[in-house]
Amino acid sequence: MPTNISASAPQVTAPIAGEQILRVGPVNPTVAQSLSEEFSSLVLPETEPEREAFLTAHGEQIRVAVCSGRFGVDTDLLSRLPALEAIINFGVGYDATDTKTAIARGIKISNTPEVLNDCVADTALGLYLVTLRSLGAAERFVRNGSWVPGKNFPLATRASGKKVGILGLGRIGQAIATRLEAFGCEIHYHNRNQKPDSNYTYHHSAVDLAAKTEVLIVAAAGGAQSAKLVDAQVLSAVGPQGFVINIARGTVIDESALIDALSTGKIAGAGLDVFENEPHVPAELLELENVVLLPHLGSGTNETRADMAALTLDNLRSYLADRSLLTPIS
Ligand code: 8YV
Repeated sequence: MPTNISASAPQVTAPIAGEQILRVGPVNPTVAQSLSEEFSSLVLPETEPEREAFLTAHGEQIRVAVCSGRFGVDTDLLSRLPALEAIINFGVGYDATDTKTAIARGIKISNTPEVLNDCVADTALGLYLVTLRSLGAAERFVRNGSWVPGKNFPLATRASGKKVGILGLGRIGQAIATRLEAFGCEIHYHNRNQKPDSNYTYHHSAVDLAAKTEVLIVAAAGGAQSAKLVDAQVLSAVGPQGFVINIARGTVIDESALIDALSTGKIAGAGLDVFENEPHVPAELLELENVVLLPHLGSGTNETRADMAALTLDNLRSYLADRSLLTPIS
């Protein structure tokens, strides 16, 4: 009987070898170890001229890139990887990657959604409490010996029962809102699209959300569409009694406008886990007492980073096995 190869038979593509897999930037240690030991992947050098020489030698054969929310596959790198088929991103945010060009080229992209919702939301709640109740400054007050007879730490702001505005009611925004409900907070939100199943109060713009609430929590994805969404006008709507918390991306807030608002009393305070140009934190912010600063640790627990690493590697294994991704970005 003749062999009948039907038109719908799965397309057989050449297996992907280690020298066709590229690690971009530093990644989580578990991911880095597996990439090297299990997949024998290549590593993109971080400095010129090594990077240039590497791309000249290997760029055209790379088919899969593994990167992070911090060091993505940008426009420049994409142009040097003409055979790229898939980008496996460690982290839920992928704004460091030029997804528009990648998608137009038919490149598949995965990220690590869901597994970090709880830890990022916990960080948001921690920042919320530390910022409104001045807990960081209060701890420093004890440590530096300021707590002496007759001297009390200044009163702070009540955190329970506030009207809170969530800017970006995605998976993480929702996890933050759920936690705040337990604090008796009234939840409002602004999102690109109104959520038909949500009971929270929707506002059509960031400025309206800020004007109607007492604390603005930024949980929107980074990238061009949300750049400087929280600008001077939104900050003035937050008002002198209001607070801003950001666990999303520094780029969502106009950082100079925020520094101005914090230093001139246009807002009461801020809690920031993310900055425009990490790890650089502007000197003006370091000097202010009404801002709490964290080193982008939103998802930073052993358990969650292990889950993110496992999902990253499972996406890679899946792509190598049958060209599918477990958690594609769309
Ligand atoms: C990580 C994050 O810090 O997932 C994200 O988008 O911002 C964090 O979980 C980051 O991805 C590490 O590269």
